[in-house]
Amino acid sequence: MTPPLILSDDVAAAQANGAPVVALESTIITHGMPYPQNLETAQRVEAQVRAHGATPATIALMGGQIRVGLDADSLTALAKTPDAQKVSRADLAACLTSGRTGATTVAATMICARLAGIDVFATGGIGGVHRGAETSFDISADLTELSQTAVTVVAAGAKAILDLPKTLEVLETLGVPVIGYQTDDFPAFWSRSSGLPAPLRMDAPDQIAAAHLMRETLGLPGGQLVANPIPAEAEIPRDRIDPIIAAALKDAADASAKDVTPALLSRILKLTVGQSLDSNIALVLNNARLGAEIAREIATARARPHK
Ligand code: PSU
Ligand code: MN
Repeated sequence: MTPPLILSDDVAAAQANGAPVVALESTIITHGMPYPQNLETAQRVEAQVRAHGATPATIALMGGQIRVGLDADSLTALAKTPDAQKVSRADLAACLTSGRTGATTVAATMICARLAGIDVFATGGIGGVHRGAETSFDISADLTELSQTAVTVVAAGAKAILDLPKTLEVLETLGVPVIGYQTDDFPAFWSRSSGLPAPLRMDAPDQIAAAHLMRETLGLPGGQLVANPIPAEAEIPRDRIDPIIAAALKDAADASAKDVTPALLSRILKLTVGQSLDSNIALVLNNARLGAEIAREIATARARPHK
C-alpha cells in the first residue's frame, strides 16, 4: 500500500520538474501562535518561500491523509482549529487512521517531507531537552528524528526554555550536524547567541546543500540542523528574555508531556506583551528565505549531469 499522501498541484508540479520545494510545519500554526497571527504568518511564510524561488509545502493531516501543500481554505481551517491534535512520530499513524485533523511537529513534518521527496524544511525553533530532563526525561522526539530522517531543517536554534547545553550534547551523541549559519554561536531563538558554540559553521547556502548531498552519497540516515540566527533588528537580547523565561517556567510548572512546549510558548507571549510574537514571525520569515535558497542549491546540484 502506498502512503496516504496528497500533494497540492503546485507541489506535485515542482516535484515532477525537480524544482525546489520547502516543507513547512503546522504545529507552529495551531499550537505556537494565536489566531489570527498564526494564519497571517503562515501565509507570509509561504509568500517568502515563493519570493525566493521555491514552492512552499505546508504539511498537515486532514481526513486520514497527509496533505503536502495546503490550499487557502485548508490553511485557514487549520489556523482556526486550536484543538487539532499535536502529532509527532508516535502519533502519526493513529491520527491518520482516526481521520482527525493533526498538526505536525518538526519530527512528524520531517517524516512527511521525506515521504514526499522534499529535502528542506523551514520552521521557527526545534524541540529539545527540557530543563530538569535529568528527572523528567522530557526530551523532544525532534532530536531523534533529526538522527534518522534525511531532511535539512532550518531553525533559529532552540528556545532558552530548553536546556541548550544538554540539547547540543544529545544532538552530538545522535550524530546530527548542527550548522551555525554565518555564525560561530548556537542561536537561542529570540536571541542571536546562546553563549554556546555552534559545532559547525557554514556561510553560504551552496555549502549546506553540498553537505546534504554528501550525506546522501554516504548513505547516512538523518538530517542536518541549520541554526540561523534571528535578524539583529528583531532580537530580544538574552538579559531581557532570561527573566521572562524563568517566570514562564514557574507558571507552566504543572504542564506535562505534549503540553509543556505550548504552555511555555503562550505564557512567554503574555509576559512579553506580544513582542515575542513579532520576533517569532521575523525569525520564521528569515528561515523561510534561507530554506528556499538551500532548496534551490540542492535542486541545481541534482540537475547537474554526473561528473
Ligand atoms: N519550539 C518553538 N516553537 C514551536 C515548537 C517548538 O520554538 O512551535 C513546536 C514544534 O512543532 C516542535 C514542537 O516540533 O513544538 C516540539 O514539541 P515537544 O517539545 O513536545 O516535542
Ligand atoms: Mn516533551
